[in-house]
Amino acid sequence: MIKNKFTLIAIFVLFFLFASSNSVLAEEKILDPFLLKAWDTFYNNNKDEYNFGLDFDGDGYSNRLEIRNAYSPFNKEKINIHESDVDDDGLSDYWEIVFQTNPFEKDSDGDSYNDFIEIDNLYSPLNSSSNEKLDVKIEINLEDQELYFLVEGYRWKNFSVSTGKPSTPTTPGVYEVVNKFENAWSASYGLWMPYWLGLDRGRIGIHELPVWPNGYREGEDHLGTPVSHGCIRLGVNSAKYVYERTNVGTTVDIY
Ligand SMILES: [Ca+2]
Ligand SMILES: [Ca+2]
Ligand SMILES: [Ca+2]
Repeated sequence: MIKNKFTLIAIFVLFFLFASSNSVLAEEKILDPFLLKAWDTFYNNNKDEYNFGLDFDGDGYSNRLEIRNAYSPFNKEKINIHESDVDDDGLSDYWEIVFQTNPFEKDSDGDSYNDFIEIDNLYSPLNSSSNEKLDVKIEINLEDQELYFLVEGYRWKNFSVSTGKPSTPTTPGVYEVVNKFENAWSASYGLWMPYWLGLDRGRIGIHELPVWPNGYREGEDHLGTPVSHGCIRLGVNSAKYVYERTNVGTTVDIY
């Protein structure tokens, strides 16, 4: 009899633990402290205009609890805030909160360019009259073999790179882009380096996978592995992307 009672209690406890772990967003968890901070600013700036209430999307979870667990407070569906784009402008709800744009309006400043297009081309999505470009910075993480393209200090994009191999390593440090050429010729190695962004007096650079005079291009499969002579190699589309958005003088932090 007593044994049965204990069994029953154990089943209840297990059921409760199972149910709570699956249906309730964790109260104590903060997945992304940066997002929570951005949300607080966004909320305070916009609470009167959007009338958020406690649970804006009416899914039973408070706005703040959703943010703490990296879900969108604007979307009833249980999908990650990076995946949710309620106004369908290409800019996720995450980035709308970070850039303080209108998550329910494709074109926040009404200049006929949507929020995503503006940020991706380094124009302010909140100012239709300014032609001043958004701030750009590049970070290169040697251990992860990743290049981060930062806009206004935020890691907007990341690309896989190949930096210097152990015998010719890429030296960590804070550099500036000193020159840029759509196609640069390396006399020492006899190859082309498209979308060249020179660093360290042009001794090394960020560029697309190199091309030999016979047209052979270095394979994409080297990206993610340090095999270069010290340069930072990028894939075909990513090199063009970074080149077109980077000027002489841009800071490149290699670490
Ligand atoms: Ca909610
Ligand atoms: Ca959006
Ligand atoms: Ca716009």
